[in-house]
Amino acid sequence: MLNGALIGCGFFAMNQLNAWRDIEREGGGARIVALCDRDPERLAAAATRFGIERTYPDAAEMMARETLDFVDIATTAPSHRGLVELAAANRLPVICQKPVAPTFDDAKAMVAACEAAGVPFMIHENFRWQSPLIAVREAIDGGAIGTPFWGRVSFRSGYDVYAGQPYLAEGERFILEDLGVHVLDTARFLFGDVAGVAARTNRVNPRVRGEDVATVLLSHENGATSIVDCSYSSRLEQELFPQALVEIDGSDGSIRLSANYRLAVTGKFGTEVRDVSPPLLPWAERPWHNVQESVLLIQRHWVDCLRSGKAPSTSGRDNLGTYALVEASYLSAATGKTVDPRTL
Ligand code: NAD
Ligand code: 89V
Repeated sequence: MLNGALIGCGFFAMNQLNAWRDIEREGGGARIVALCDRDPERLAAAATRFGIERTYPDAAEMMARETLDFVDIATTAPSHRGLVELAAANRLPVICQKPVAPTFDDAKAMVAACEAAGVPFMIHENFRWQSPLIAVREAIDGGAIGTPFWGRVSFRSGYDVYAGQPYLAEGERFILEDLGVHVLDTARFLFGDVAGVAARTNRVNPRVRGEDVATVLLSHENGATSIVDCSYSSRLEQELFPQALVEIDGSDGSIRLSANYRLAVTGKFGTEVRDVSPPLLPWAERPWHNVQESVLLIQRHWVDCLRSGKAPSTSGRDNLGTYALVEASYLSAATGKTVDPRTL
């Protein structure tokens, strides 16, 4: 049994704790044995809710006192670098929530610290673990549409994301850093690495400090072109939060992941339509169940990787490729120029 500790018992960590409990109950070989939060009320509430007795206000003290196999960091970005470096110094494999850090230099330093310490490092970048997006990837791999030459990954919503995550309204950077990072990672997952980025941003909601709308044009290394577009200022006939919609055209056909998880794959012999709705886990609630299931899947993947010694799909090093797209998007939006993310 792998013993883990979770740091940061806030809004999203409840999903991670529910998923860890599922993994323990299904005999998945991992459990959370200690919790840390500098806010005593949040720490006590999480400890009671999940029946975890060992609690700490300070992560360094927890890592010194506990015998752990990994730590799972669910705090917000400003604390990520210090906590990941602390885990590396303690030779502890570490998962860290997205966005990996406030700056690209921090992210690179975190990857370097874990590599120098020889500890596995995974970013909790869970969109590519959403089962509808896995179904899209499988449809590409199945070959029915031939070679993809164009794609779009779109996340447009008017959902009040600020109610659960008030800090999102406060930062100088917003949608590209927080949500765009997921959608850009999805584009990398589906279409591969990127040679050029051109982006435009807008701030529509006056109560939000950073940009809340972004449109990014990606030139992929394999010649495909894709569009990533995100908005938290779109009032739509159907509110689809937190669904990412996907369009892909290939040499022999097309894929459409449209509203409410309808997947249509068109090939030379016609169209196959499937409902790829994610399951509603017992602890999940709509509309978050899609994201919540992906938390369980990525955490299972982490346990598999720790046991087998393979690198996680969203390792710290892999995630630098996604972070470069976020940086390139901000730079392109500021300068109006196309940016090669590989030069950053
Ligand atoms: P939150 O503010 O609700 O919770 C963070 C908690 O961490 C707080 O309780 C705070 O007291 C604690 N904390 C901060 N620094 C600490 C430190 N140094 N030591 C101990 N405790 C510390 O934040 P949240 O909304 O839960 O977001 C947490 C992270 O999860 C963010 O990085 C966010 O982007 C990410 N997130 C990811 C998803 C996803 O789908 N992957 C969804 C929502 C949020
Ligand atoms: O990652 C986040 O902060 C969430 C999302 C819905 C995009 O997963 O808000």
